[in-house]
Amino acid sequence: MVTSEFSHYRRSDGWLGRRFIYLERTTSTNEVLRRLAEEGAVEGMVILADEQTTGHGRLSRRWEAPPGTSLLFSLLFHPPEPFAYQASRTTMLCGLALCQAVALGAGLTTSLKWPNDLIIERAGDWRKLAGMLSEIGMAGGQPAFLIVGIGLNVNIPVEGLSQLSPNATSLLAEIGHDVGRVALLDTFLQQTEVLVERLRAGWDPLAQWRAALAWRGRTVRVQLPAEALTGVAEDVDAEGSLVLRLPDGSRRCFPVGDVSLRL
Ligand code: BT5
Repeated sequence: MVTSEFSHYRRSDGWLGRRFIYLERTTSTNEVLRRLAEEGAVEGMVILADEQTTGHGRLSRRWEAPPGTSLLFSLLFHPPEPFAYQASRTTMLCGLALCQAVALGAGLTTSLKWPNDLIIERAGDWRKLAGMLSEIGMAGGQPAFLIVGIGLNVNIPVEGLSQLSPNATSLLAEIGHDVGRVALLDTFLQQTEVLVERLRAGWDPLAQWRAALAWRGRTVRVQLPAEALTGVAEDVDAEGSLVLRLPDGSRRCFPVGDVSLRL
């Protein structure tokens, strides 16, 4: 059996990741955590895998990663009321914490591509470093829990990137050396926990999340299930929806999850 640096991982303090399950290989950490959440798993449980056989993206897309190279994990939250607000803000702050962890762990500046990608911007170009998949679980007809799944490309060599996606990048590809995955995860969990506690004490991460978003004010293409629209990504509203200004001057709002965005 392969020993992973995560086999004996434990958070020394804090609640996020105190219950931690490492899986060498699984279908999808989001799927496994959903099943455990339905059986009553505690808030703060984290499941991490070195390999996923059916990792999901949004809109039925796939998330691929060579085994042992990445951070592939999911977090369980039980957002308090108002659930929709708390859940969307929790997803936002996971994005902010991911930016912070990458800055602290690899010295890289990243931005968030609406709604939930972590990218590196270069002149007129961009590369995707991580993706987040946020899913709500129901119980008795009511929203009951939130799962935030994260795939962060850490030590994927340059030559392995193009088979994942034409614009994929990794920390290794960006900085030229491996980055310790345990320390990176630990930093992310610490940052997230601090931000969740601030959220629950009344802080709204929206302004900080807006400031971290790439492409505001730029012309983008919004891919809907049946059509594509081009317009200016003017802003995000209080729900986190993208506000697009169309060439005729009208505005359309796109809730998180419905569309895919391209420069
Ligand atoms: C996402 O979806 O970016 C969300 C990805 C979430 C993955 C994590 S891994 C742990 C947890 N368990 C899961 O099953 N999922 C979560 P989306 O925005 O739909 O992007 C998917 C697209 O990104 C694909 O269609 C590819 O084009 C591209 N892609 C796939 N793997 C990639 C990678 N490793 N790096 C960069 N791009 C990738």
